Amino acid sequence: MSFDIEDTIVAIASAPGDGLRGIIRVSGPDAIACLQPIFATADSTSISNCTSTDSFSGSIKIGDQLDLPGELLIWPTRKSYTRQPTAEFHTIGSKPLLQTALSKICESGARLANPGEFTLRAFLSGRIDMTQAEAVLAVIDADGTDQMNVALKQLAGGLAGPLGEIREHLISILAELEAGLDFVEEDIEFISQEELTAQLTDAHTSLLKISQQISNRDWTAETVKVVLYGMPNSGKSSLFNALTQTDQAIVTQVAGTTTDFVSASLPLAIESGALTVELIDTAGFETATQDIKQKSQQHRLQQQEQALVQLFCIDGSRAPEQWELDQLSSLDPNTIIVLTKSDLGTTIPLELSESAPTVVTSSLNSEGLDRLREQLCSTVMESQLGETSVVGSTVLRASESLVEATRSVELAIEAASGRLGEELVAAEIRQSLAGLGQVVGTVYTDDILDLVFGRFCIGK
Ligand SMILES: Nc1nc2c(ncn2[C@@H]2O[C@H](COP(=O)(O)OP(=O)(O)OP(=O)(O)O)[C@@H](O)[C@H]2O)c(=O)[nH]1
Ligand SMILES: [Mg+2]
Repeated sequence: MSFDIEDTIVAIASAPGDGLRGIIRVSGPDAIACLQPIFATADSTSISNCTSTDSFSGSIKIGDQLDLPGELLIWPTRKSYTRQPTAEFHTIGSKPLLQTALSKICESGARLANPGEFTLRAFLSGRIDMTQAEAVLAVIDADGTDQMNVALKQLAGGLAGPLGEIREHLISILAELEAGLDFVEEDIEFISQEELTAQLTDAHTSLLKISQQISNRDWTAETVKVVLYGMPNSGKSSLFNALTQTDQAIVTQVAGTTTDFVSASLPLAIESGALTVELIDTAGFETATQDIKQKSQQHRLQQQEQALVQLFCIDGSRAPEQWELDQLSSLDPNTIIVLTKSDLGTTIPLELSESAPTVVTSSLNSEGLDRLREQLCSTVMESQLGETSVVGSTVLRASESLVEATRSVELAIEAASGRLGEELVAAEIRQSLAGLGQVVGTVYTDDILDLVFGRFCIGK
């Protein structure tokens, strides 16, 4: 990763694939100079005279006889995402045309941007902090809407806002202390000991509150719901009992035995510790006319919606029903197909779906139950991985630095109330500021930068 921000970079910034709109982004000291010779405005004005944010209709000359028409947006000053002169050319989303325009801009003096380089520049210029940079990454990476929401919340300054206030507060205390230190000889007190202790205690309370908020946000440990669903009599309740080793769910040979959902926690052993999911048994599918049946079906659907993983139970000893075939063609992403009653023989083909794994089980002789537990573990882990890897790592790093920052403020309070000397109080406050800086990314290492920005898409 190059941290050089003096050259001008360019990339296609619209999403890959042929979309309706194509965007080319240029940023750097020579952004406008690179575009000036190849972009002709419709009204023949010159873009080099542009002094404030503006947009121009016109076209980029991409061949002897070929002009690519579009709209050129220019941010000529520091008021841009990267805090450098920046321009965006919005045109039709045709990849070959965009590529040609891109090489024209390169010939004119820009170089191709590395992945994440625009965001890196925004970060290096202080435009965004590390938590926001990671959030941008999470938005790009996000495939689930939950993950997207978390990411967006973070972008809106989830951590950065309140932490920034505490930092400013500590900086102003430090400034008063340091002003006092310069006048020790003259015995001028800039801040009284009581005032100092009170202000530090305020900062301490706010820090504790933020730590609390972070640990309350259940990023990784949220109970995962796993729901059993399928036709009546497909063996859901039997499997529920077999997995949870209880007889909590009623089992009979009458189809439609289960009418309300039953749930129990199911511990699963995994390498890195234990993972406990909530297993839920639901009523079998039927087209319900009676009130009570309609309610059961509503409950089932509700549970299915809330569940992270679905175990689709199919009685493997008989031919599949139409409803089951319909379901198979539109399975939710984290579904595991469970073919039940293997002790009665399995007549259904084992590879029912390409998108979902299939496990053959018998609740009677416990065949396949361990394999099902294993499959459940990996499905849960996989589905959670995306969510925890980006946002979770920010949170982990943030919490560690926050603990250190909070501890330093405690030491500062002790030093202040014990009259141990203002130098010592100031030193602890500086220590605390360094910790907070780490959280918001003002203090950063090249490793962290590489890790975060190296994973961006080009053009972001
Ligand atoms: N041989 C055998 N029979 C099973 C197995 N699992 C379930 N059964 C039988 O299949 C019938 C239905 O089982 P349930 O577990 O109640 O099925 P369900 O899917 O919960 O049914 P509903 O609650 O009506 O939707 C019962 O007679 C069970 O004894 C199995 O693994 N082997
Ligand atoms: Mg049942």
